[in-house]
Amino acid sequence: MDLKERFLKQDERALARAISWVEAGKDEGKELLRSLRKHTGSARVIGITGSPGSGKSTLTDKLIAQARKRDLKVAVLAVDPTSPFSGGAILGDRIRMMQWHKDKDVYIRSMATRGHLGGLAAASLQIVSLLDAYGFDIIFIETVGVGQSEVDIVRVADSTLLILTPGQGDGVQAFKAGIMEIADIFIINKFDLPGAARLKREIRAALELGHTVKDGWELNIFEAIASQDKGLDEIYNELSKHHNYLKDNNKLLTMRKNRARFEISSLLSEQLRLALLKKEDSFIESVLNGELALNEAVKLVLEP
Ligand SMILES: Nc1nc2c(ncn2[C@@H]2O[C@H](COP(=O)(O)OP(=O)(O)OP(=O)(O)O)[C@@H](O)[C@H]2O)c(=O)[nH]1
Ligand SMILES: [Mg+2]
Repeated sequence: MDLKERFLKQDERALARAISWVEAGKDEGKELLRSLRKHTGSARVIGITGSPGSGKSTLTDKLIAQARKRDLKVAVLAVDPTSPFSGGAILGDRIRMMQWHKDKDVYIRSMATRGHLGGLAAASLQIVSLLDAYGFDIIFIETVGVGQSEVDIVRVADSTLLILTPGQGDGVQAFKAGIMEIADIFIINKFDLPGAARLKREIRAALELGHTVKDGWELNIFEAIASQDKGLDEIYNELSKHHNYLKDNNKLLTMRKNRARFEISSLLSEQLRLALLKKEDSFIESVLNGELALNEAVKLVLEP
């Protein structure tokens, strides 16, 4: 049996192999993905973002439990487990992953942020497509909303949860980073800590200054204590509500198209960056001393 057949029979080792091919930017990976595309389109893709240590992994873990209660097959792609801000995150994530180890309907994969040929965002979304083709019903993408590529990844998720916590000046910070606009559901996690109610009021006020409705979807703020499994029923219900909203308004295909467009454009920009890197030395001085016009330089970069 070849890899694709084993993959479609839901052999987890075939999935792991396919993911490594895609991660390494191999052509075999791209070809495999092409042949699997027709099997994609049924997974719900949910982005979970928030600052380092805000409780993304803890919350994701409880959402896995919610999905499993409903007998759904769940995958998690943790895109930034090696965040330099939070020591010990990898160990913590490992421990959490272990509790799902025996459940064959839960698959958790961490991605290193460095060394992706073709860019992190492109690789992540290709992996999401693989997970979709494999047959997962829900795919969570957990990522720290700091770097541009991380923000880009959740931008193309069907639904995005933004996790805020008290005591980090999150309310103001998040607005600056422009991340509020991509959130569909706001969560104030660590509601057991002081300042949570105030943060909620601040976020509410900030939303009212901007908009409380995003493309016909009403933005709501939820309270959670993820570490105590509090507030998770409401959050899961809201996710289901958002999914139904997307379905009823024919937005699911648009979201898939956005993801595919983004896969193409991030690969393209990465290849352009590499092409420029390879060639710029030879003509950068010609641009500087006026021998070469900018459009001519660009033409040279695009030449194979
Ligand atoms: N007090 C309190 N602590 C929490 C809550 N949720 C999570 N934590 C704790 O916050 C810490 C960080 O939680 P994680 O789930 O690892 O956070 P994260 O956002 O995934 O962190 P990184 O992946 O490192 O960015 C852990 O010690 C959790 O136990 C909560 O609701 N209240
Ligand atoms: Mg984490």
